[in-house]
Amino acid sequence: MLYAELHRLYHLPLFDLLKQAREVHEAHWPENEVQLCTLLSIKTGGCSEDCGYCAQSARYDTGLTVERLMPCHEVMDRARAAAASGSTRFCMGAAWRGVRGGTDRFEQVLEIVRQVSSLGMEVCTTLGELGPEEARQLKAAGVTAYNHNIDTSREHYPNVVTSHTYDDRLRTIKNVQDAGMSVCCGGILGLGETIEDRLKMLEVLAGFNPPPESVPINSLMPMPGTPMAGHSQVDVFDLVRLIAVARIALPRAKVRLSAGRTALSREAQALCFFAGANSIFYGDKLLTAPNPEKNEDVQLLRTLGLTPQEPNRDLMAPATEAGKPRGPLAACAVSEA
Ligand code: SAM
Ligand code: DTB
Ligand code: SF4
Repeated sequence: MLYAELHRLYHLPLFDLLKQAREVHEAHWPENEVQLCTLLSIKTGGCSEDCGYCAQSARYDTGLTVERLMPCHEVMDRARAAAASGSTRFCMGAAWRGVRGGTDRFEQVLEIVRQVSSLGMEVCTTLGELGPEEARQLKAAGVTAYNHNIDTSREHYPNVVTSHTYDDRLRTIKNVQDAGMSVCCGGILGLGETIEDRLKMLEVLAGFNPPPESVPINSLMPMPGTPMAGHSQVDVFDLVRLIAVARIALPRAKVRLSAGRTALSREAQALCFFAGANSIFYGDKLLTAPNPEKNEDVQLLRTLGLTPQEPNRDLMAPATEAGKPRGPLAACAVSEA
């Protein structure tokens, strides 16, 4: 979908936008279901990168305790607890710039993935940059989806991160696609970007071929010690509008109402679900930051008549669409050569 159309949709009167988003949502997601995904930070803090929003960057004094890679048995305990609590997706995050095949730590991650994938949940990892071979190995070990966000527009990205580039992010996403994993890719609102940057981000995501299987929309949780500690809250109607446009532009993607729900009322969250969000992070903690209590979420879904989605173990990565260019990723394949 072209930028001009995204812009037109975004600026419709709110109820007109919601009506269109709802029609698309009902056509593709008629079940009134919400996917519950539990996050676990398997390696916390001490990251070399300078992402201006992140509590885990070693460049900022955020008061976070750095932790080594979690032993496999501990990850398994947490994964079993997540499955028992009704989560159908388990996402493991590591504060690394990326991973390299053949290293002890990557072998340990592969073993963790093999074991977690025996539990019947969809398995997601977010480990930073991946090469083609690392992506193939993760897929073979049992990863169903890989999370790697573009976070904002190409233009705004250098104001947020300088230690790696937008094209570095796109290259990893292409490697994930080529390995046959589903791509989970979205962004953050509240990084000092304009509405236009947010829509340009959606334009990039909508240009992916195959399209992303899930699109996390995070609202900045300002972390003490980071350059963005003083940023103000994202306006709830800006968030709802972006979710609605994402639903229309990416009809088959799970749109995940991600970080920042602790700052949203139940009514605001209900509006986000109405606009097209159909997944949440479930559990009292995100990676390092708080998330609503599990029983609050269960109550909210019950009140709204929404049900947790069943696990889809046979989740297939979305197919490449014929007749559509590889999108922005085609350009990064060229720049790689
Ligand atoms: N290191 C890996 C990477 O950069 O892809 C994975 C972990 S990273 C923490 C995953 C995503 O969490 C980021 O891309 C960003 O969208 C989101 N995130 C991190 N800190 C956040 C914050 N303070 N508020 C909202 N979202 C945040
Ligand atoms: C995503 O887009 N959001 C999640 C997940 N992917 C890995 C992470 C949110 C992190 C929020 C801040 C924290 O917990 O440190
Ligand atoms: Fe490191 Fe990821 Fe945080 Fe950036 S977002 S500092 S790459 S953990």
